[in-house]
Amino acid sequence: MTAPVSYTVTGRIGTIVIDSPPVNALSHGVRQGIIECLKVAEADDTEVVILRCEGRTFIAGADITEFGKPPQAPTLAAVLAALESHPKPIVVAIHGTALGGGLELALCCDYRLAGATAKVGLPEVNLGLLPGAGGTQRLPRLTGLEQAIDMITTGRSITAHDALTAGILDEVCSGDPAEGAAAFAKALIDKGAGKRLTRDIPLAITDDDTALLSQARDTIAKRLKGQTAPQRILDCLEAAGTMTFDEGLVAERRAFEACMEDPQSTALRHLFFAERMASKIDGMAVGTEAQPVKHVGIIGAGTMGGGIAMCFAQSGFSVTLVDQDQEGLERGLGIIKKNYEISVKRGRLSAEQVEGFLRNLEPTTDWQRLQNVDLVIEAVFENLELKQSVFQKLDNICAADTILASNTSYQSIDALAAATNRPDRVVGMHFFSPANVMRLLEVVRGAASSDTTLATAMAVGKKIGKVCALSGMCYGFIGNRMLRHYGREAALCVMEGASPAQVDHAMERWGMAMGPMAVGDLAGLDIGYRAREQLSDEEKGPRINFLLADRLVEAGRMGQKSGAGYYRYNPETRAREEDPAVAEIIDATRAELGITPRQVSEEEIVDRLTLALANEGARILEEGIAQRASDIDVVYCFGYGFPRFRGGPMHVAESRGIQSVVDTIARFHGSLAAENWLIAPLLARLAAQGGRLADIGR
Ligand code: 3H9
Repeated sequence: MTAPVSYTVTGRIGTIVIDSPPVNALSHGVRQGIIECLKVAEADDTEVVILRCEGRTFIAGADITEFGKPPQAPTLAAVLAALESHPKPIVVAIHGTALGGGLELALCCDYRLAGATAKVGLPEVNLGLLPGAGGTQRLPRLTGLEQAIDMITTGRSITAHDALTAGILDEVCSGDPAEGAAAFAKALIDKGAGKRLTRDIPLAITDDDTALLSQARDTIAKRLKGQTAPQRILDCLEAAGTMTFDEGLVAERRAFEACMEDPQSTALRHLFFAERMASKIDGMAVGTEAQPVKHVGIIGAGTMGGGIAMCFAQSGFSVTLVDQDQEGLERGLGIIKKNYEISVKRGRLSAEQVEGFLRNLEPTTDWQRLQNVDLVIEAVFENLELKQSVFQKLDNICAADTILASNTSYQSIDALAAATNRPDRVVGMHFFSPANVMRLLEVVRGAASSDTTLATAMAVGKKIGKVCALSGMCYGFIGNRMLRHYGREAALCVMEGASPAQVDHAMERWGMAMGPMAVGDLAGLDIGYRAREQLSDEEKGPRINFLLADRLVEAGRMGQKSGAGYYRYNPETRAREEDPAVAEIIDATRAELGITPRQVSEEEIVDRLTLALANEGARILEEGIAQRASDIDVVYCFGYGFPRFRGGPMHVAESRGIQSVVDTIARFHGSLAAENWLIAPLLARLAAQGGRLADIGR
């Protein structure tokens, strides 16, 4: 194995090159290599040292796989100290992304250059951490406090050009940054320029900065409610302006360690690896490659079809959007354009960008335009016969190797595949509403879906910025199958004594983006009502689970669309308001079932809703519908507003301890419909044997 860090000398310039795939993370070997190369560079007769990386990117940060393990010297802090105290000026050449510890290392060096397409950022907050290698102390010295607050609390990367304007970079190279750095180093030698340390830049907090910090605290408390790392970041940034540099570093280190020990960071780090793991398909034939996809057909210009078309058009694909009639097509296009107009108004997109996206989009009612597409995604009404007829038609029109995907939420992929002569090229691609916003894509494997088809769906999903997870075939796939159990417990908490607002507040305070009752109102209570009409009594389960929802729909309360559901909605502000009429319906429904209401605590609400998810998730895992527990977490965190800092329902169960989960579920047998709470056999087995959900499927 070649060393991950090497050193070469050309004339009076020494160059340290880090080559540690995949992302040049600052692993033990890399840290050690840098220290050794710095020692050599100190002793030779070079005058300037360049530090750069090989491969797809500059350093992407500390090595996250080492977190939670005993630290191995040299620490990152020791590497940074060696860079700072090195007698020769050090020039960093950035390509790809300089992230986290990677950018912190660059800030420690004397001069920074980057390629035009490079990006820099401090994304630690996404891992429940803060920059722990001086980032909170050095960045504000270069950019001022406002920019530092924005970059570090959001974790957003910025472009090389913006980094130049912000004072982070000295130069943006139009060509290869390695060559740019060589020329820059030569110029430094010619000028006789020396060291230039960021730590020496003075930073004093003004009254404006204090106001800025306090405003940021308020905004973050609302936007990132319950999250600890962002507030700690603000403490460190304040320290940067009120303490000496070295005191600030100590404060930062303490805050970093506190974050590291916080369960929120454990959860977010779990999710980091879960997200990457989810796109991997176990047992896939070695050498399987995705088919090239450039041109995509979308069937149905409704809300979902339109959203899916936007995803592809804005990721550079050619999109042919087909609807059965001109009116439907124009309505769909109108919504797409309106969505884009809002983005332009809010400054998220430029008018030129939108024009480009719309140029990628071909709206048509002519199905023959699909003859040459590489992939078709069907997004028509949820009706099996209708979808089957679409698949049959597509099978006749499209080239033999075109992949046919369905955005169905519930229908059998196998039944759709059976309508074609290419069952191996049929797959589910289940997007979440609004499709252009929600990150999750469930890739649903049919019995005959080939490895190539699955690999293609995964690759395409990644290209349009989705987080993909594989689901096997079952009613509702991973996400919606579990959601029924979550919704059931929400309704039961109300039947037993809580109000809809109590249930929603409990879950929202716990971190859910939106409480279950409010979600029900948003989605439309009539949808579940109509779906239940298709089910047998046995499939519906105990009456107590859905009677309240039925009574609301029967009273004309469909949710937001009818101005009333579990709540009433202010016609002007659309704000939800508690409604005495709902309290009456709840009372009547309880009376109908002979229920005497009791106090339901916030803790019980959270336990019941989250453990209902974990219990069904365990069944899904055992049946092999999900490949791994972490995939289920990905589905919930990226598709259902589950708080990422909780790591997903399976992570919640695992961290709580499976035995405690089983004991708590056993207590819920005493709630009104005991049959709802049959313990998943997998949980019972793991509790008995002391096993872990994380090891299932490995
Ligand atoms: C930090 O720096 C703390 C410091 O402040 C203080 C320390 C004291 N470590 O995402 P991809 C792996 S915290 C280890 O699919 P892309 C990843 O798991 C860190 N491994 O590629 C995957 O492995 P596999 C702050 C890492 O091209 C493979 O690389 N930095 C790390 O779509 C490819 O990853 C961050 O948070 C890592 N740091 O995106 C940046 N990063 O192939 C995190 C990646 O086995 N990284 N891997 O599944 C990223 O945002 C993206 O990976 C990046 C590339 C944009 C770089």
